[in-house]
Amino acid sequence: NYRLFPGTPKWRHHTLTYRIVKYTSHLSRAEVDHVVEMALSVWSSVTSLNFQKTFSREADIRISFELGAHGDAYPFDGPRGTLAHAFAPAEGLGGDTHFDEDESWTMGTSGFNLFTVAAHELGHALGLAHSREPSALMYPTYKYRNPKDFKLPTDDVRGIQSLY
Ligand code: TQI
Ligand code: CA
Ligand code: ZN
Ligand code: ZN
Repeated sequence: NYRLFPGTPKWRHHTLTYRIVKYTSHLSRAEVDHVVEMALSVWSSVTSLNFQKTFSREADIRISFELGAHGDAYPFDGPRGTLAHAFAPAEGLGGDTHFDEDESWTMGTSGFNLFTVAAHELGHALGLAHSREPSALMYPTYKYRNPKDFKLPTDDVRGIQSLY
């Protein structure tokens, strides 16, 4: 079963802006742009949310690849361990999504698949905590998901539709 964060933080507007602030050296910019767009559409396709790419500083969701300590309270830890984190909806850091640049990000099944992790993190950035349903995208265990035939599990659909 899906879980929301304490206090149920959520976005008050349904058109959210996002900006890719810092890219990874493991993939091309076009690949990252495409993967992020697909991961966002996982959530927008079952809600009234819309995502607009922007280059402005004030984006709701700022996405970056970071090494080690990077200015928030949660430094990355090198290969393995923490892969990424995202902040629940709020002003400022809220919605921001950081990926550990020390991971081997891939488009396929080796290393860590960027689509899989991005779709999970964006669930957090929209207000979903971890689910207790093992088949859910928001279940806290990495499991490769192929974006070509990915269908958002029912539990995650219920969770996000309870918010938007
Ligand atoms: N990062 C944790 C995660 O995103 C960080 C975290 C723990 C977290 N609790 C949180 C973030 C609550 C927001 C709210 O779950 S991780 C997976 C998994 C991680 C783990 O690097 O451990 C994925 C990142 F476990 F589901 F595979 C992405 Cl998909
Ligand atoms: Ca790591
Ligand atoms: Zn961070
Ligand atoms: Zn998580």
